[in-house]
Amino acid sequence: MTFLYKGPAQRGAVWAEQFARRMPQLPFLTWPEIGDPAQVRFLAAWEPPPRIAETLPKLEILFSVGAGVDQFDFSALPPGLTVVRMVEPGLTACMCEYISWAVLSLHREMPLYLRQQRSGQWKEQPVRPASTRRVGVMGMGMLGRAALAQLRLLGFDCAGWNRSRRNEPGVRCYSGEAELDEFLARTDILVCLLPLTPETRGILGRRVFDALPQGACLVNASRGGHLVEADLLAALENGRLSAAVLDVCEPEPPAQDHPFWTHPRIWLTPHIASATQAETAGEALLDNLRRYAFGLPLEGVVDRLRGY
Ligand code: NDP
Ligand code: OXD
Repeated sequence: MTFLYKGPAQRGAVWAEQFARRMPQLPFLTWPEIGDPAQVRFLAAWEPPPRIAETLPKLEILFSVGAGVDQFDFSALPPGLTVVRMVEPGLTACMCEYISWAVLSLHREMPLYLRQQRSGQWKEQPVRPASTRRVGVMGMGMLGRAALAQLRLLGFDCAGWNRSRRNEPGVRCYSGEAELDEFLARTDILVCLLPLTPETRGILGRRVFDALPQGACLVNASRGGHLVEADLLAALENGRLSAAVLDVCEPEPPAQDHPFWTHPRIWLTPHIASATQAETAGEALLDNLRRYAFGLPLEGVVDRLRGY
């Protein structure tokens, strides 16, 4: 029985060392070295090898090396294969940092002050405490809940919107399409941390923007496919939205002449809101493998029908 890793060499080297130390009975191989294909039971990858069923006929678990699994073509994976997304504290902590930075920047009007600086203007806006700013997080999963906890510590008036009903301390919780408008109407800074699925593709579009208060802000740290770009540009143009912080695009990077590069009300970062941290992620993988060995439920199992 072997564990196969397909991904950047640096992370592979850290994991190989952790596996050798903590689980020496499970040989760790790095693609394209696969040894006996019939021995490969576990694969960790962002992009699995082509024709996976033929290449790795005894594969039991596919671990995504990221929190998202939208990069997988589920129809090309064997039906019985368990898919597990990355749940690890290093990735969660970095996402909390990014969301806190973006929300604080928008709350303290940094896009406006940067524009003012560039045009030589010294003009103060009213300074308001975080408690008067209503932040709303779409997607109350592993990352959404952690971001909300951090935003609460910063003093923001927090709400979350989710598919199923959640109950988070100090957070107004909304669920489903029926409560979306109420959630949006009380949201000054909207943060998207939804997974990309057929249901959520294009959700950040005119329908959502029109339900926000005039001048609201957007942070998209999930996937570019959530955003309808033309609707964002129109909402920034007509003042419905006043600024957007975007960490993700579709495709990445956007074309060189894409309006996002130079838009005065858009801050663009190159998909760095978070990243799997090799050491903590290696521990999380090993924990999951131990759970599997003991017949316990795994952390982060994906519902392939829902797509996340
Ligand atoms: P989880 O699977 O833990 O959480 C997803 C949450 O979204 C769940 O609470 C789920 O609800 C909710 N949800 C799913 N579909 C809908 C819907 N149609 N309507 C309302 N709510 C919905 O994911 P994570 O929190 O771990 O990650 C979220 C995403 O963040 C990833 O999929 C990835 O795209 C993105 N990401 C981006 C990174 C970056 O650097 N930019 C880094 C890491 C992740 P329910 O509780 O009912 O299941
Ligand atoms: C992820 C990502 O899904 O890096 O982990 O976007």
